[in-house]
Amino acid sequence: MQEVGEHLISILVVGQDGLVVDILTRDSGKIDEKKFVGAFSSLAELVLKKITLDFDLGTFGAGTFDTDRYRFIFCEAGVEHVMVSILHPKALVDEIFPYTYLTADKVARIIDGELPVSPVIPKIIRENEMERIKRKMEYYQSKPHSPEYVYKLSIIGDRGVGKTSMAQRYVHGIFQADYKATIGTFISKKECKFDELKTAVRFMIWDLAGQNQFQRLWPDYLTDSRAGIIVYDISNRESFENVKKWYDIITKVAYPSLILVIAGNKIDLEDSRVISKDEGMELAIELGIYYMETSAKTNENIDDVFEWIALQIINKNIEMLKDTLLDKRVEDSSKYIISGPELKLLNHHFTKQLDYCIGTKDTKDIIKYLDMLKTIEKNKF
Ligand code: G3D
Ligand code: MG
Repeated sequence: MQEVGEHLISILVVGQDGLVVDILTRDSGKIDEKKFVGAFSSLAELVLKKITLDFDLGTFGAGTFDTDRYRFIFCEAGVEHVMVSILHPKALVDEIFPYTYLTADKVARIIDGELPVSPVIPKIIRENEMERIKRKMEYYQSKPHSPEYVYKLSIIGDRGVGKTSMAQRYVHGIFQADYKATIGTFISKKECKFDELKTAVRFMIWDLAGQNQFQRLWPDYLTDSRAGIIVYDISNRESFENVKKWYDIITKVAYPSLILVIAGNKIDLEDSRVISKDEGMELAIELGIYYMETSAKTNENIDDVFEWIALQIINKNIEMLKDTLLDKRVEDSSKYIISGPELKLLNHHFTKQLDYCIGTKDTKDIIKYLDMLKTIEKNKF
């Protein structure tokens, strides 16, 4: 209510049977709750009937309903309850929607007995802010040879597998035990540096909300991902079984040379493990992608996942460059003609190391560099 402001008049949690389980009003002094519930119930009876039906069919997610006095947002809160937000008739439903999703998700967790559930509402990126970020992202992605270039990396997987924890761990070096469902997407930027290679890969990390309510947004948010981490929880079989679904979703909309890794997270919960390492590996082989086991809690292998992706990106770029250069090989020696854009790409990747190499136009150094890259990868992964 603090976040949304005065346009949010009341919130009700209603059972599948239409009975009000709980009610919260902005200013209970002004509203007689009992009367209010009564008025609301008769008013929304029809809607609730429809919801109950949809519930039985398993198709209900969220919806809105307007009367001349109020606007309503209905949002599924677990399998047996609906959270109803009652708004001022002038309220902007689109802006309030994410808050109701988030709150409904927390209500569901409380009802499920998943305690403790933190009452903290994370910062929500509003739609217009999202648009701004998307435009910025498009701008960055449109300049592959510029030093501003960033790689879009999407973290996907079921709810609760630890996507946000992984991103937080990698970007800020922290693990927050407090539950925070991600609404829409969280985006953060981080540079993955390789001192030995004197280069860095800049990531724009998109942390996607895994709740089904956001399904319609997934393809949109994952568009043009250059890299992806599909996370599952080693103590949750369902999350593992959904890895394929996530694989299909991202490969449909991502960049053609997408770099993917599967992360089996929460290996600190060894006692509750239900997916063996072999099973994880098998799936990765089947999908033709890399596999790693992690713990955002103990920080095991978290940096490595991102580092591995960064190395693959560098590798791909250099291989591409090498192929172009080899095409242009001049007969007698290892001297090549490097064009303007290639020079820029080189400069982008090897800020110092290849200044020299570019100066001499000698690609022996590029090949040496590739070897270095492979050695790092071999030793580490
Ligand atoms: P999500 O973004 O994929 O939905 P979150 O997942 O990062 O929000 O994490 C969901 C819950 O799993 C959180 O617990 C979080 O603390 C916990 N978690 C994340 N990673 C690990 C891990 O590596 N090990 C363990 N043991 N727990 C982890 P709460 O209780 O806050 O819901
Ligand atoms: Mg999250």
